[in-house]
Amino acid sequence: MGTALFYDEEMTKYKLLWVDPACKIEVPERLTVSYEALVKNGLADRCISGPIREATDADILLVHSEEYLEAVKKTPYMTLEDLKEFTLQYGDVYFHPNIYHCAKLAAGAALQLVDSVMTGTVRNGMALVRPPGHHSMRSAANGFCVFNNVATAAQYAKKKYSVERVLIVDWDIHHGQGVQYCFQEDPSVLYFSWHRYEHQKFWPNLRDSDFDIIGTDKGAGFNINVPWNKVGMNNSDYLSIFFHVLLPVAYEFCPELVLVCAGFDSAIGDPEGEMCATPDIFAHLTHLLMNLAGGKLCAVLEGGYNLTSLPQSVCQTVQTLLGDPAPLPTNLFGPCESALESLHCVRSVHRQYWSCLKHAAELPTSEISTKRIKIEEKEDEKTENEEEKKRVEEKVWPEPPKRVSPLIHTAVVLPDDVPCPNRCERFSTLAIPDLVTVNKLRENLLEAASDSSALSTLSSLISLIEKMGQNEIRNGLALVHDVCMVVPYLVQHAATASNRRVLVVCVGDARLRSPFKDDGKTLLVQFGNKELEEKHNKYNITVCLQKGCTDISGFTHTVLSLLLPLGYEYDPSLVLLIRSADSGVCDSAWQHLTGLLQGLAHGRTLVLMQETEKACVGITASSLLGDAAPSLGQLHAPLLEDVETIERVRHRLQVDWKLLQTTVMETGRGDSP
Ligand code: Q6M
Ligand code: ZN
Repeated sequence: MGTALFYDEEMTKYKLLWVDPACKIEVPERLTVSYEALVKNGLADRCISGPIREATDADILLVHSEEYLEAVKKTPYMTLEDLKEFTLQYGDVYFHPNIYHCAKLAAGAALQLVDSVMTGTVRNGMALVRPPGHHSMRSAANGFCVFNNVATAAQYAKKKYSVERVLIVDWDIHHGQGVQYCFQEDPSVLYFSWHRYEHQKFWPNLRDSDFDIIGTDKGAGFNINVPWNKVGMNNSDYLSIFFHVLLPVAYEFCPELVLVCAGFDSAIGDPEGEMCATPDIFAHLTHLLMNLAGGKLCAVLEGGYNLTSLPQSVCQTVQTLLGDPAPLPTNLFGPCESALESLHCVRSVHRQYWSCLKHAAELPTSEISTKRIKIEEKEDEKTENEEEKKRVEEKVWPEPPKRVSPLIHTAVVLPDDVPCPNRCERFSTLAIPDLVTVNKLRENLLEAASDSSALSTLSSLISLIEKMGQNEIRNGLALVHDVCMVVPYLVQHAATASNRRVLVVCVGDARLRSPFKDDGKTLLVQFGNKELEEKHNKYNITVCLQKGCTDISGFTHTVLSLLLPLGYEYDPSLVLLIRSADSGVCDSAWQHLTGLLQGLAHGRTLVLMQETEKACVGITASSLLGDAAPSLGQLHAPLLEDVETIERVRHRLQVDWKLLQTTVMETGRGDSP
């Protein structure tokens, strides 16, 4: 359905006209380098774009006061001295004769993006804008922001399209206090923000940015602040917050529209953020949000001041919106202690509002999390900071590798009487397996191998896996006579042939033959009902849910907070997704699972389904092709037994798998209640 890109060079036509160290990083080149990178990588051409319009007074008044709008309206006519003085009443922002025009274009671009997505002209998109918006408040400019682009977009979507639930994900490294203030009483807008905080020592130094500010009145629980109390947070820290806070809550909330305050000052090399997450992480953050709200995602640029990591991050985001295979996740060594402390605090203050967090550990009793360090601005500390910033800006990291889409997106291996789904290619190998292979197959598969169609299916699958490894085919789907028999053989083949790692996800209680070795070449995660034997060896994990996979809440919760962290940390080169007969999983939950898993292994997923599952070939193919999964509806609380099961498994496994951790020292003395 396409990806929109809204950009206008006009927004590069204002800049700081006087000396102000706080504002000197906000330069027009931020936009030009980002757009040029999109062009250079052939991404701009693949997006749908059009002229952008200015936001109208009525649009701006959705969020701002008339007095403020009238005051900003006068700025194009002010002298330099007047502009300087006007600027002085606000914090860390500057005005320019052309900024009012640009601010109207920035907000207008965000609104047009909402229009394009809500009317179905495109599936998703990005607005590349300046000035940013998330700090601006009802009657005040702040932090380079004049009008609050994303807050306006949310109000606009509510009003014009009767959207009942909007999720705003603010991954910029600063707290979008303007967005928070706008919606703090509003349960129809869930605002999530992570931000450099350092116990209130970092700008904008607000008590309001801490984890215990959760929204007021009806809006309680709909404001989620994740303070970073140390610099240097990395990919693991970011993903941990997604897996253990944002995604479970977002799925429970069930937004009809997702807006992203897409600031890239949270990337490595940024002089403001001083974090260490690499640009490829934005591919994953984007991918993980892309199945919410039926795929309706609008990303609006906020910050990002390193002119190398900014364009790289923008490209990663747009390329993911376009559906290209995600890069392999990098540097996942587990969250740091400070991140775990924040994670623990956030989960505990929100446990009373979100059933997915009900089981979260209590607020830590120690002072660590609640202590707030006095704000002292020592002079020597300042110079030290400047040096630190230089070091950060001189940081080097590898350029994200090119992401090439295989010529064939989705190949299917189906019996002749099952039609090939749209946009897929039927696949079979003419090559008859050599005698050694045939005999090996016979040995392994006994009676089934005497059936020539089973044999040719198997050789097709082996050849398909090879082609996936060579990047000729991205993913595939097959109906097989007996998944339990085929899987161990394929796994063995894939793991030995390529000498790589295979993630096997099994939905339903197939009793897979032949034991999986514990050698790390395969990681088996099986979801079944309580008749299956619960297993939690490092590489062989079985989660037994009360009602098998039929309970959407329990199933989804397991996928988000157990399977995804495991999958990301394991970092497979191939994902085998198996659906046994009568798995009980509903279509939409299955589609979310299929979509989410494609963040791994460059999207190399092979789905194997028991031949009785013919009816879901179409929906599975659609998910493999990257179509957004249909919404799951607002999730009810998962069954208590299931939550306990998931927690038990998570606790056991977190020694081996660090992305499963949600508290500091959970396995040691400081065990949670
Ligand atoms: C600057 C202090 C400079 C959109 C945004 C804006 C950030 C404003 C930061 C102001 N402080 N040492 O969130 O990136
Ligand atoms: Zn920022």
